[in-house]
Amino acid sequence: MIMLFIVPAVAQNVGEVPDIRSPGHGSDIPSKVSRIDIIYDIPEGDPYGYFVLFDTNPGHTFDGLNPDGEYVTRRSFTSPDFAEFQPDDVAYYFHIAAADGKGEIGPTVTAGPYRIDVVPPSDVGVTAPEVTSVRTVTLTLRAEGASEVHISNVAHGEGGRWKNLTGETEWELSPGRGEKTVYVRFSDLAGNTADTSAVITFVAGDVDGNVVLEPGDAVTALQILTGTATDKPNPDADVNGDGRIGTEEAVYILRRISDRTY
Ligand SMILES: [Ca+2]
Ligand SMILES: [Ca+2]
Repeated sequence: MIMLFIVPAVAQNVGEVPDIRSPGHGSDIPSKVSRIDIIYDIPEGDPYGYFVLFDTNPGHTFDGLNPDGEYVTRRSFTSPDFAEFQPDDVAYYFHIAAADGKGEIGPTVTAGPYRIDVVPPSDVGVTAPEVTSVRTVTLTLRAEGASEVHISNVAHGEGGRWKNLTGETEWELSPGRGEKTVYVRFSDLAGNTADTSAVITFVAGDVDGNVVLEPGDAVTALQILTGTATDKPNPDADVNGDGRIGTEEAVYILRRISDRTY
C-alpha cells in the first residue's frame, strides 16, 4: 500500500530567488553560445546556499526529497557546455531554490527558455538555369533548419541583404556576359550559416530570346533598326546599355559568332 502525504504549507525560511538573469542570453532567443551564465540576487530570509539545475524541462521543484542539481553558495552559475549535445535550437531551463542553514529549501524559480543552436542549416542547395539571356532569373532555394538567406553576386555573405527564406526568389545577375556565380548563404535564427552557389552563363545579345546567339539575332537587330521587326526583342539583349537594340547589338552579335565565344 502506498501512502501519500500532503505536506502542509509551512512558513519557509527563505523566499524566491529574485532577479534571475543571463548576461549573455535573452529569454527565448536562439543563440550559438553554448554555455549559459546566470546571475541572481539574494532572496528574503536567511539563505546559506542554492540548489541549481539546468535541463530541458520547463517545470522542476527542489524539495527535501528531491534536492537534485548542484548546491552552490555563490550568486552565479554557469551551465555545462551544451555544444557536446549538438543542440539544434533546443530550449534549456534554469531552476533554482535557496536553502537556509538547516537545509530547508525555499520555493523553486525557473528561468528561460534559453534556446541553444550550434547546428548550421543542412542539405542546402540552389537550383538556377545553367544558361540564360534574361538578367532576372528564378532561384529555387532549399535548406533544412534555415530561416534566412543572403544572396550575392560578389561573395558569400557580402554585398547583399538578408531576407526571410522562401522556396523561390527572383535574382538579378550582374551586368555583362559570360559565367555568373550566385553566392547563397543560409542562416538559422542563432546565426549558424551554410553556403552554396550556382553558376549561370549569361548569353548577351540574344535579341530574339531563344537563349542561343546566332545570325538570326543580328538580322532581328537590324530589322528593329529599320522598323521592320515583328516580334518584341529581349530587352536584356541590349549590350551597350543605351536602352535600345540596334547597330551596336548587330555588330556585337556578328563578332561573337565569328569568335565562337558566346
Ligand atoms: Ca540550427
Ligand atoms: Ca537568339
